[in-house]
Amino acid sequence: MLTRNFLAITFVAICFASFPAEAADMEKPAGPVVLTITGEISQTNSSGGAEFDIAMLEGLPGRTAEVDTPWSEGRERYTGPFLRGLLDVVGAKGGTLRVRALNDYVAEIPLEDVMKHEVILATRRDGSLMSPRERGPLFVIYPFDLEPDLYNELIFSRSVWQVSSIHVE
Ligand SMILES: Nc1nc2c(c(=O)[nH]1)N[C@H]1C(S)=C(S)[C@@H](COP(=O)(O)O)O[C@H]1N2
Ligand SMILES: [Mo]
Repeated sequence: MLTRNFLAITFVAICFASFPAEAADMEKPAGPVVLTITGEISQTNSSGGAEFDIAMLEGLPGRTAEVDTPWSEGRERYTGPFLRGLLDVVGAKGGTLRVRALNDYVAEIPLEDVMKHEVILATRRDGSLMSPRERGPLFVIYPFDLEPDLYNELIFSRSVWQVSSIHVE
């Protein structure tokens, strides 16, 4: 009995010792970093902010949107994590997302949009990863399939492709 308690206490002590308070729970990317989140966030995994590889993004809850977009001919399936869940992981506190693309295009997405709608950060189109020339690696996709009213110019301007970073403010 004494031995069991001792073991239990030792186990708990080791757990606390190996996870210093500020390290939190954020895992680190093993593959190439495709997304960096900075700004008003409480969780980071590097000095530059919260970095993600594709596997980390694809491990989060998400959906597949079967949509027509202004960027395609015919219906395509976009799959990726909910932007809302991604913001949860990093403990985002702001009201606006400044979403930046590889070509330095920046769109401001109100946090309200991603709370209200099933917006995803797509990692795949029709099941395949997307290269930069295919508007990848990440593409903000609003749920045009669930809410046809979103199919308008304002939302198109927030539909950033080649996403590389998000600044929360
Ligand atoms: N990476 C990136 N995403 C972007 C843009 C851009 O220039 N770069 N333009 C936005 C705007 S303002 C609109 S209206 C649509 C336009 O898409 P199109 O240029 O293919 O018509 O994409 C949005 N997403
Ligand atoms: Mo636009």
